[in-house]
Amino acid sequence: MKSRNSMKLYSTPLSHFSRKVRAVADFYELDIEYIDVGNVAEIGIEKYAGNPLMGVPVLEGENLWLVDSDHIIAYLARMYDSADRLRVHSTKMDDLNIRAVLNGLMSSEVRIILGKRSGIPIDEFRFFDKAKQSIAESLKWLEARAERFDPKNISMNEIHLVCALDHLRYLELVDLKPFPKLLDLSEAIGAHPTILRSSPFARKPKPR
Ligand SMILES: N[C@@H](CCC(=O)N[C@@H](CS)C(=O)NCC(=O)O)C(=O)O
Repeated sequence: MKSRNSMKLYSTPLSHFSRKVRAVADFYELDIEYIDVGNVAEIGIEKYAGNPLMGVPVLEGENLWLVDSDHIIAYLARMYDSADRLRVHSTKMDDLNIRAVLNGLMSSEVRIILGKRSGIPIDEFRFFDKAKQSIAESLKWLEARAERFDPKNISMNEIHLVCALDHLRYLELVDLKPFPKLLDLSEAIGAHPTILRSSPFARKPKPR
């Protein structure tokens, strides 16, 4: 494990956006201190290392303060993996679209979770119908592109996919049975020892 200027990642153990960074850091064998900020529904920028958006992840170190999971990952790849083995810097149209859809799906999850956590009866508001529908449509879109993911050749896309799917499965927000290819991919990618280290299923058994 390489010690890297005492970097700290403000995160939560269950945050899927933070897990993208944690899994990449595990691939690069980086020694990062994880600071659990607790409930991300709470207000006040101090607990988020000064992030004005009041969210995680935030990476902090010597002359280093970065918000946004993709920016943090691009920084780590630039600093610690010049060969870019995970193809973090890909700008291929397919990769960009996959990552945008995965980020959007993950943000829809956050909207639903924070709504529930804040005591909103989400089934009564159309606003949340769009979030739920965007998750369902994104899963359909990804299922149709399942062959673009290769569990035997882990890249940023596979990491991103498993972070989104494990989170959905862990919180039982969506039944993945109608998406058998994604379910198989999440099993196969999730079994990779480096990916397992950041898995939420270290906490409870996986539903099938
Ligand atoms: N675009 C951001 C999204 C981060 C995000 O939504 N994080 C969630 C936790 S998984 C959060 O902190 N949400 C608090 C909020 O949205 O108020 C990123 O990629 O880092």
